[in-house]
Amino acid sequence: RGFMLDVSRHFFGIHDVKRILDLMALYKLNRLHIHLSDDQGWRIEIPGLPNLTDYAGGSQVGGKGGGYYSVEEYAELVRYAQERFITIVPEIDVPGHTNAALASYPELNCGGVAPELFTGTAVGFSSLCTTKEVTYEFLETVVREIAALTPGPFFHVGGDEVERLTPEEYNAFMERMEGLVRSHGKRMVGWDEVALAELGAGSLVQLWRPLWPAEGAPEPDSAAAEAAAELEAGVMRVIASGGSVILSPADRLYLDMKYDRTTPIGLTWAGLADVRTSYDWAVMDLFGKLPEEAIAGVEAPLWSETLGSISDIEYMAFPRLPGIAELGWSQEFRRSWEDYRLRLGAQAPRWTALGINFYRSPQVPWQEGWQDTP
Ligand code: IFG
Repeated sequence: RGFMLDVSRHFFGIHDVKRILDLMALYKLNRLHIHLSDDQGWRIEIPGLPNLTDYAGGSQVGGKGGGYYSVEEYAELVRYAQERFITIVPEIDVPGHTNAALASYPELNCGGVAPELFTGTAVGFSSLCTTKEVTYEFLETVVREIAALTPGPFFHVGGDEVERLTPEEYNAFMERMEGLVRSHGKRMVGWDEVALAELGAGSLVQLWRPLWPAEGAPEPDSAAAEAAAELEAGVMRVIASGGSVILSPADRLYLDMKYDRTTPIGLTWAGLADVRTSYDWAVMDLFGKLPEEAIAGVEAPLWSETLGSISDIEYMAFPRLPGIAELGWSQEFRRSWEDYRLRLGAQAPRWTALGINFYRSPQVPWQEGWQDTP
């Protein structure tokens, strides 16, 4: 039952992350996946690689601001999370989404020249130089330092949206990355593109691309159908070798998707995801092809290209995030939108008392005070 916060596009300090951990604990979410690096910024101090934070820690989307967690602050987040029975899952996104690292260390670039810092929101244009040994020395240091600070069993290596490598180069890189992560005692997690590599037991694939249409949805076009078939084959292969799957279908669980056209922040590339869209779907309708025992759980990512504050985070996460906990916890026959929306509405006085900046969706009968319980 997870939540992911992107602290790379826009940085959120330890105070904000502790607030998020408090709110997650209210609904017994137990995994906080922190997206610690991307094109726009590097957000965790790595002893021995000071440029990552000294140079690429102080920038973000739009150019102003930024920041990063010192080793001590990251350790404090891990402790704070542990007290609330929440496991921290660190993500260092590779080989793509790496402009911050490439800008910090010229030798990581195939041509030996560092690009400028990037403050836009395009994706797919960056890649580590996977044919240089220095890249793996760099990654060994990064994984070693973060793994040593992370008691949880997971290390997320990203792997998404790589346009600069051939499939063979990508797969070889991911297979080597899996060995590196496992050598530091962690299970590798990756976005679903990693499923095309030959991964071993214990690794987890995070399904995000809405490639598998729900029952009755219009047939995808041939290219999408081919991509879905390739992804499905890869996922089945990973499962056959003892891997697991985390469900994060973007059209349902990406909390940076607008609720509706009136939502002032957020994106729409995966569609509009109002409260009902995010809750009212059956896991086995979308993912019925997967053996149930291979599904490790569900996770709702919140990407921060368009978020600037904790109140923006709260606005996009509430009221949709509590539903993800119920998706992960309850047997499907017990779940119904008609029942859930009443229980959700009864949360409003509590959220108001806590000062949560939640979106008052018209789909939910929000209760005003404690007195009018149903
Ligand atoms: N896809 C990118 C994210 C982010 C997102 C915004 C994944 C795995 C679109 N990759 O989702 O970096 O830009 O909705």
